[in-house]
Amino acid sequence: MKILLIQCPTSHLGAGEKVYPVGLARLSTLVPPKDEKCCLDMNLSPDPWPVLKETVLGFKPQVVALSFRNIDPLAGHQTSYLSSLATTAAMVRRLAPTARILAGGPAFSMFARRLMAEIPEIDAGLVGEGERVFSHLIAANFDPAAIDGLVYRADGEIKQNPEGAAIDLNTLPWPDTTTFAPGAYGGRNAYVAAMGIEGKRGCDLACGYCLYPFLGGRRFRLRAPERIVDEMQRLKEEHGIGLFHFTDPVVNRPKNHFIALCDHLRQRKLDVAWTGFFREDDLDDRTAGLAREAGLAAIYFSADALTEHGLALLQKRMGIEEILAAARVTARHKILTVQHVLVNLPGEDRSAHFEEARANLERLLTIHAPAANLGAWYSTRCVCTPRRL
Ligand code: B12
Ligand code: SF4
Repeated sequence: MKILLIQCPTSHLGAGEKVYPVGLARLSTLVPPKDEKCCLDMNLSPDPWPVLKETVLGFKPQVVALSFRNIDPLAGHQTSYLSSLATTAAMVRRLAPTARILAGGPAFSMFARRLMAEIPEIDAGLVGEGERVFSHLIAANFDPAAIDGLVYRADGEIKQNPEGAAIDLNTLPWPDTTTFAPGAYGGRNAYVAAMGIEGKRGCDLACGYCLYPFLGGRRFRLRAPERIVDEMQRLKEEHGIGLFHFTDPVVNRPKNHFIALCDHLRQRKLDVAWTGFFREDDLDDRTAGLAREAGLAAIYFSADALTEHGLALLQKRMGIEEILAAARVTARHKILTVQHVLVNLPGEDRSAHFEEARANLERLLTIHAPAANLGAWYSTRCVCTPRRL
């Protein structure tokens, strides 16, 4: 079989922020050696359409695996990426009329049926992680009805199989760095590290607006710290990667796993730096100190509300005091900190809410000021009323 793996546009074409396609790179490793494969990340080219055309016409794929990572645009932009995902599928269909077109990735998982309806060129798509079923998806004897989590077309309808068991994270394949070369992503990003590293999947909390438990599972699946560090070491030694972003929903939870990870990183002396999203109420002086020694370069917080009303509404299971306490910890340890909040949450319509949010923002700025460690503050205006709120 001839398999073409394509990372579809995840940012504005030509945008600086590049993210290594770690999910698709793991799936690429699972293509059997007897098959022929070719990979394309459309984000690496300011104008990927001629490149896509040349690749499809030159390679003549029998199966095309499209990864749909995000539909929402980069921060500060308003345009959905749906049209570039749909255009990619339409071009592939036109240039390789008999190829099996598959889709997957976080954005596909979230909007699977809608995307199947909007993009008729997709034959089948996967909801959830791909490692367990990918070899069946690309096999010559493809049987959609037998593949867990698959959404496919049959009898003029869109059908969906129930999701199967989650995989053991200690069996994750290495990313295929031969076809998706990490070197192509280096040194351009202003906001985060281009290289992702997985420490876990899933989250045991259930904040009211968050889809991470749906995407990765409602409990943590932990990867052994030595395996995480092995992957970082390999990427450092073979590709010179010195900065990683943990793709975990929450890096510092559960605490014992996080401490073990920091210990492994310290012992291995890799000389790498890393970042990730942290939970405020799981951070204390001990873990902050260990993390600093283990290479922590920046903490991203995503409390997502600055009022007690907002935190309760989002079901964050923490209050303003925990947010302020975590800020004091990062200030004491001089850790570069990035804060994300939503403003204009449903019900935050009284002047008392605005006053409370403003006062809490002042308190945070005052905490960070002496250490000058508040790197950025992202506030997003909430314009929807999520169903569960
Ligand atoms: C880590 C992360 C980031 C990091 C990435 C850092 C890095 N260097 O990797 C940062 C913070 C930079 C980031 C930024 C953004 N992100 Co983000 N991010 C994530 C997160 C938490 C994990 C993604 C990940 O790497 N997972 C690990 C890999 C191994 O898994 P995977 O990619 O899902 O791949 C698996 C499956 O999806 C499947 N699969 C993938 N492709 C394919 C293809 C086929 C054919 C098949 C069958 C299967 C398959 O198999 C893979 C292996 O199991 C997800 C949420 C989530 N839990 O998925 C959000 C998420 C993907 N991000 C999202 C968004 C919106 C963004 C931004 C646009 C935010 C912004 N406004 O700037 C930017 C875009 C950045 C860019 N240029 O691409 C959304 C996308 C959904 C949407 N609504 O559009 C998500 C889902 C979060 C959310 N809001 O719900 N992100
Ligand atoms: S702790 Fe973070 S990742 Fe987990 S459910 Fe809440 S917002 Fe989502």
